[in-house]
Amino acid sequence: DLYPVRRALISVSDKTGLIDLAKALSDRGVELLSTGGSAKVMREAGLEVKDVAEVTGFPEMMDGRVKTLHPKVHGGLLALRDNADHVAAMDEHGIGGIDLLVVNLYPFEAALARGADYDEMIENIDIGGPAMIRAAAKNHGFVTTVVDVEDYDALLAELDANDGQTSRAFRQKLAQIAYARTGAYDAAVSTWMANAIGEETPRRRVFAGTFAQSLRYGENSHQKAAFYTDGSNRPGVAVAKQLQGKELSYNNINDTDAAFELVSEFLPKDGPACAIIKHANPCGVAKGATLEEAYSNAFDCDRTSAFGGIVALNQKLDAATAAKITEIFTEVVIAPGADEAAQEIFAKKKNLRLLITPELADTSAPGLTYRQVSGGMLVQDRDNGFIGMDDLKVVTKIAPTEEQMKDLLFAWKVAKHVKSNAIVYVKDGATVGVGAGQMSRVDSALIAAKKAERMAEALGLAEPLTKGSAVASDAFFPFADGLLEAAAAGASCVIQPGGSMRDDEVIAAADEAGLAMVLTGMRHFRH
Ligand code: 93A
Repeated sequence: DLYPVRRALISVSDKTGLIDLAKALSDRGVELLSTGGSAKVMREAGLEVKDVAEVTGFPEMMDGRVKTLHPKVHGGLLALRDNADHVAAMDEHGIGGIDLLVVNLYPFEAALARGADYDEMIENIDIGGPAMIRAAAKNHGFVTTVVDVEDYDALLAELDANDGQTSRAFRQKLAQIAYARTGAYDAAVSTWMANAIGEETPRRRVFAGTFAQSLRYGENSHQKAAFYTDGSNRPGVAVAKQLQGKELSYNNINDTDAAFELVSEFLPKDGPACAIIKHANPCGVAKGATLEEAYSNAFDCDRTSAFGGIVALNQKLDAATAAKITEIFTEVVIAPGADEAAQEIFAKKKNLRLLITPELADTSAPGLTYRQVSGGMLVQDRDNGFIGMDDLKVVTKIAPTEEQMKDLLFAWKVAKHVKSNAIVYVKDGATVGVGAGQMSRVDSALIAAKKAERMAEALGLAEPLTKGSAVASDAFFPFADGLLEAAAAGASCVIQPGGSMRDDEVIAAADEAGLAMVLTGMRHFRH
């Protein structure tokens, strides 16, 4: 199953390693064919190269749109060398076999990343490259296909190990990589187009990412893992620049995403805000007069859980906040910037990862989210639902005060980012109790209140901060019990979607307990 490499076609946009590879192939007696730009680079390095235009008898034309799309190329890639008819056709039409294809595509993803305009994106859609890659990979019985600079060394090692030939197993492996590349490439084109034309329905979409990096392991150390980007360029962990610290882990990336998406709910113009995340749930979210105060207030919600947490800030990290954060062990800090003094303080904590994003994420932006289930994938719109003051309906005898209203809306924003069943107590622009991920809403209300009690003890307060707090429930109360639990914890006002069969019962219980309650008409399940 060894097959010799005698003739290679090289056509690459990314010229990294090109000269070394071409030299190595030439030294091994491989004839080189190439397209305009690639041929020029090789020739300038003193290599003998034949232009594809010379092989096809056609010049590269239409701005290069048509250069390799010709039977002399595709016949050379596709012909079965052990099929008499195919060999006869090659002879009849003067088609020489191409045993090795080295192609990397027009940099569509890079154009996307730099925000190229529509016309430029269109010009960056490679047609001839994927056509050749797919042809060569199909004919991996004879042809070797290399689509990634990273595989150049492996190719040369394979040739050396097999006296200028490649094994079938090697060609198969590279063919699989080749189809992954063309598949991801077209997925990127389709996703870009969907975004460009505002196609929002989760139908007829492809979900292939661009490989970004290998991760040391997955959620657990016995699971292999990798990180892929989706080409959306959404500000967040995928596009963030890491200024310092250890490599991000799988769980770090997941938690950092949760932290950044949550803090992005708080626009910088409305003042500093901070979210601290553990296991994808917030253990403290707060606003403050300063960023440092926002962090401290968030920290005070649940100091125990904040240890080893992920911190997201809605403003540029400053020195005072940086100093405060380094008082305990923190895994990751993500912010839209960090000033020099802050960076200096962090530099002393070698393991602390600092991620800088260009800006906050737009929480109202459309987009899709997907999650895997056994045998399939669930796709839905991103939860970009927004509730403002005007959307709220007061249903109790007493209405919330203006101050209460602010805390209610704050609690609602946080609840959207807490795993269901979510109950969130807020006082003075800071969470004071978060109940997450319970199978019963009553338990979430209880756990959050219990944690607030424990914090009050630790902080030496006379009573838990849930006294006089605003409470949010991510979905309606099916019975009055969950609401009564919140009332028992001292909540004075409630925000929840409403819509339960027993809304009347729940509203009556709220009135009885002297609570003010507003309904959003929208729920924020997060599973
Ligand atoms: O414009 S194309 O879609 N038409 C083609 O016929 C074609 N053949 C190769 N793009 C084509 N290519 C691409 O050109 C390759 O995939 C590679 O990315 C690039 C290399 O061009 P050059 O050697 O001129 O730099």
